Amino acid sequence: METFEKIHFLRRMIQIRIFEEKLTEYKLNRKINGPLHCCIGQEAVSVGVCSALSDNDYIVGNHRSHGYMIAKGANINLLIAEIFGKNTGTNGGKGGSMHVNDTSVGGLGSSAIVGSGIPIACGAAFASMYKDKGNIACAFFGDGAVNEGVFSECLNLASIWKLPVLFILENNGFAVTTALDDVSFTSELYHRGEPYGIKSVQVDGQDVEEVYNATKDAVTSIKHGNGAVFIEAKTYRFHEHQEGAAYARMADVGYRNKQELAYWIDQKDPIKLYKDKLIDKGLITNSEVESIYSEEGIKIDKAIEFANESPFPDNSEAYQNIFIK
Ligand SMILES: Cc1ncc(C[n+]2csc(CCOP(=O)(O)OP(=O)(O)O)c2C)c(N)n1
Repeated sequence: METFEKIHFLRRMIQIRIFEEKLTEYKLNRKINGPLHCCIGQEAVSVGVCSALSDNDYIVGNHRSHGYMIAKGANINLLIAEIFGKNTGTNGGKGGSMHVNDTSVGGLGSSAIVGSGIPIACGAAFASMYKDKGNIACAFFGDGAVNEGVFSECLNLASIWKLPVLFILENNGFAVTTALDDVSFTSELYHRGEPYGIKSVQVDGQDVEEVYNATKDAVTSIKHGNGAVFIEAKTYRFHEHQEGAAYARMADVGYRNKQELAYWIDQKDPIKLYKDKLIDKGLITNSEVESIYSEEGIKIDKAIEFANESPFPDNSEAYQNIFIK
């Protein structure tokens, strides 16, 4: 991998982190309507996976999709405008944070319905195969989706039809406040792809290069016609399930222990780990990292300004883009 690619990985992860930290402030100051689910702590998965995809490969997200869309190259002005409910947003301001999308970079949409992106990605993969387009579809989902029937149905179909689909499971150990160990016979969730004859691998989701390399191998295999691949990325969510929700504040003292959270934040922050690695290898200096932070911060501030200055959708637009005539 070239040095410029490595620095790009670092920059992208920093961009996602600043994007979500700034929006969290807005949410806590009640300046964003609707929920805001952040992927802070999980940025290496978004960046590692999306950097291994081509521009014309599809992605389908879920309720926690800012990172995927940014990593795939979505326009941050339009993403923030969407989260602010403004008519310049990616969905005309009607979707908000849980539905961010950018079709120009292969986004097929994000949805709040847990697991619902998995069949959509399979459908897109089928269409691509049927039309001989050569691209793949990638579904992102969390450990909460794995115990849903749709997961099993889709893996079975993907296997039997050899669909060009990549399943990316971000296993952060919790579905809201439900610990994985309380609801799954194994916490090694990549095993759940094996009964379907799907190549299934586990990666350290805090290591952006490991995620990237595994995804690159998977994409190569899928594009050679070998069918679906299932990647489980072990990761951890540093913030609560969503920003500022009353139950999230309660959960903060309940469902996970503070030492565990502190360990992940101190020892397993994907940005800190990668920054230290690049500095140790002499590929970047501390002051260059500082410059990345300030450049990306300025970009996000400008995107927020753009979103703030954009109008809300007009009432007359309420029923637009809902029904197909
Ligand atoms: C079908 C469905 N069931 C329940 C919910 C409520 N819900 C929203 S997010 C969530 C947890 C999802 O956990 P996971 O899939 O692990 O993703 P994470 O939030 O950890 O990123 C639940 C249960 C929902 N939105 N959709």
